[in-house]
Amino acid sequence: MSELTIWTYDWVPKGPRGFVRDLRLRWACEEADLTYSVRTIPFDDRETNHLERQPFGQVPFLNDGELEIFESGAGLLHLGRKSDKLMPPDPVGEAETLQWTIAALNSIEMITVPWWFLKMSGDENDELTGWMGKRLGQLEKILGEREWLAADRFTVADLLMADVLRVPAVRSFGDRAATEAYVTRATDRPSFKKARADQIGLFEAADEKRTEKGAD
Ligand SMILES: N[C@@H](CCC(=O)N[C@@H](CS)C(=O)NCC(=O)O)C(=O)O
Repeated sequence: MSELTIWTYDWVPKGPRGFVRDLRLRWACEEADLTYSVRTIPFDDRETNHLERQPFGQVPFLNDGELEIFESGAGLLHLGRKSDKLMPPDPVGEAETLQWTIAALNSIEMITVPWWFLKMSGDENDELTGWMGKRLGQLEKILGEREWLAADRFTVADLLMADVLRVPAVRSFGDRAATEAYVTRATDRPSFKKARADQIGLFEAADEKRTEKGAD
């Protein structure tokens, strides 16, 4: 039995706590009852201190025994192959899960992240707003017709889509009742709550050490 290790930063500022993407991998392991540990790399010098593990200086990345994987989506699909609870084993269910996982990354997060980034940077003419409204509107229609995206059940695709949609600025964008119900349904799951609490707990525990060092 291989050993799963999820890697994240040793500390982050308060704002992103509960949203750092290691939460996706924690959540998946919790859903599937996969045993895992969490290890950290220093937040300071993050852009260069782990490039051999994550070429963009980001987190998370995953170890499964000797196997090393970066990109949260790749990590989720890897975990999906280990447990039917995350990805149905039948060809149709698996294909649906794959397509919605990629849709979460490449049709939704591909717009929500730059939109959020420009908004935070104070860009008044955020041309992504129209595009984002269109995509989220299309998704709202689909979520009005089904409880989960793939295979009539919760899968790793929902985990990822809900994590993309729960970012506060995205969640409060427009009036999208079905999407809001979907995000609530996903984040009410005990596995999400545990993953989130564990992540926040790790960063809070690091506050003390950091204060002792005199930083921030
Ligand atoms: N596409 C990457 C994005 C990872 C990402 O944006 N990670 C953030 C934390 S949630 C990060 O490391 N940010 C620091 C940085 O980009 O310098 C993935 O899904 O793994």
